[in-house]
Amino acid sequence: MKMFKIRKEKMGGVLMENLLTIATFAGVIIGIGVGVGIKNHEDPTNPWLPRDVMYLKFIGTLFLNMLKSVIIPLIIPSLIASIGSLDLSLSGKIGLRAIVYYMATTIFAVILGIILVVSIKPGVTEESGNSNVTDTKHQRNVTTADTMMDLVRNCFPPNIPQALLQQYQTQIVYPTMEPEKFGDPDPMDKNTWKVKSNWTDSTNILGLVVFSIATGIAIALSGEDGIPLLRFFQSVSIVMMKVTNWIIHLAPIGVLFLIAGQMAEMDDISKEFEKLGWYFGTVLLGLGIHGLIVLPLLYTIVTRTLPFRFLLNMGNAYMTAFGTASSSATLPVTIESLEEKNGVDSRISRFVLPIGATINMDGTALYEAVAAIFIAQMSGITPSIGQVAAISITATAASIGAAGIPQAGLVTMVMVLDTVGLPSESISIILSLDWLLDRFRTAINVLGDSIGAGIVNHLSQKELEQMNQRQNSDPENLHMDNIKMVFSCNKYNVLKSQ
Ligand code: 7O9
Repeated sequence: MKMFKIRKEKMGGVLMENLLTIATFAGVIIGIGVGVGIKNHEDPTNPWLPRDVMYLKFIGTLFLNMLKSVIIPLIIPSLIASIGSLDLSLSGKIGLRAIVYYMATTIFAVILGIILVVSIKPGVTEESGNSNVTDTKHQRNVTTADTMMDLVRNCFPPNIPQALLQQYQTQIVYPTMEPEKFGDPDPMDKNTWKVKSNWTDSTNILGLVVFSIATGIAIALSGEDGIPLLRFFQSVSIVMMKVTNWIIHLAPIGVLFLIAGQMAEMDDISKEFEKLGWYFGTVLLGLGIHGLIVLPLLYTIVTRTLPFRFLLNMGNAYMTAFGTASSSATLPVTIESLEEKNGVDSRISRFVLPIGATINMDGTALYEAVAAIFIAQMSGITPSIGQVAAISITATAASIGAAGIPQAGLVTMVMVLDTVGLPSESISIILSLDWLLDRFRTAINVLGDSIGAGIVNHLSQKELEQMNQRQNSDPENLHMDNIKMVFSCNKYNVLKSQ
C-alpha cells in the first residue's frame, strides 16, 4: 500500500515537472508575443514611459528577486557540505575532472568563435575604417593588470561578512582629475597616475566560494569534530532547496514578464538588426554550434548515452537562464533539475555547479572573442595572429574572472578590446544588442555547467560507489554514513526522522 502511494506520488511529481517545463516554455513564447505586440502597437507620439515598463516588469522582478535571494543561503552551504561530506582524495579527483572540462570547453568555445568571426567577417563593410573608434586618446579607470590583481585579491577577502556585500576594486586617478595638484600633465603618462582603493557594492562571490571550499576541506579533515557543522550546512541546504522548489513553480509567469518587460524597454530592434545582423548571426551560430553540437557530442562520447533526454530534462533551467540573463540566479533551478530529473548525485552537483557558475562561462568567452574581433573589423583593423591569440587568452580569462570583477560586463569587454588597442568607447557599437545576446549566452553558460556536471557525475561513479561501500563496511563511521545518505538521497524528511 505504502509502495503504491509512493509510486503514485512520484508519477504525479513527474507529470508536474513536465507540466512546469511546458508552462515555462509557454511563458517564454507568450512573453515574446506580448513584447512584439507592445512594440507593434506602440504609438510613436506616445511611447511607453519607463514607469509603464516598470509596471509591466513588476512580476518578473519579484521572480528574479526570489531566485537571487536563495543564491547565497543555498549555494554556500551546499558547496561546503558537499566538499565536507566527500573523501578528500575523491573531492580532489572530482574537482580536477571539473576543472579540465571547464578549461577545455571554454578554450574550444573561444576558438570556435574566432574561426566563425574571422571567416564570416560580419564587421567588414564598405564603410569600415571610416568610423572614429580608433581614437586612442582615451581614459579608463582601470588597467588590465589592476583588474587581474583585483581578481586574485577578491579570492581572499579580509572580512567574510563584508564579502557578502562588497568587493575590492583598484581605480586610477588621472592627474587631470586633480589639476590643482598636477598642473596639466599628459593623461597618458603612466607616471602621473595615482591608484585608489575602492570597495564597490557587489557580492564578492569569488571570495565566498574560495572560503567555502577551504571550510569544506577543513570539515572533511576534522572528523568527529566537524560533524555538527557539516550537519548544519546540510540542513540549511536541504531547507533552502525546498524554498527553491516553490520559487521554481513561479518560473512560467516570471519569465513571461521578464521577457515582455525587456522587450517593451528596447528601441527599434529592426534598425539594430540591419546594422548588426551579421554580427548577431555570428554570435548566435557560434553559441548554437557549441551548445547544441559540441557539448552534447562530448556528453555522448564520454557517457556513451544519447544527450537528448538529459538536455530536455534541463529545459526549465535553460529557459530560466534565457528569462533572467543570469546563470547564478538560475543556479537553484539548475541544481534541482540536475538532481531530481537527471539523477546526478548531489555530492557532485553541489560541488561542481557553484564552481562552474563562477568560473565556467563558455557562452561569455565565445561572445567576448567574437565581439572584440567584430569591433576591430568595424574599425578597419585586421588583427594579427598574435593579436588574435591575445584576444583568445583575455576572453578566456575574462569569462573565468567575471564573477570576481566589479561591473564585470563592461570591464571585461574593455579588457579584451584593450588587447587590440581599441578604445573602451567602441563598446557602444555592440551595446544595443547586448541584452538579447546576454540571454542566449547565459543559456549556453548554464548548458555548459549542466553537461559538465553530468559528465563528471558519470566519470565519478566508481569513486562514489567506493565511498559508499567504505562507509558501510566501517561501523565506526556509521553515523557519518547516515548523514551522507541524507544528503545524497535528498530526502527532505530523513533528517527529521533520525
Ligand atoms: C551569465 F554560484 C554562485 F552562487 F557562487 C555565483 C553567484 C554569483 C556565481 C557567480 C555569480 C556572479 O555574480 N557572476 C557574474 C557573472 C557576475 C558578473 C558577470 C557575470 C557574467 O555573466 C554572464 C555574461 O554577462 O556573459 C551571463 N549573464 O552567465 O550570467
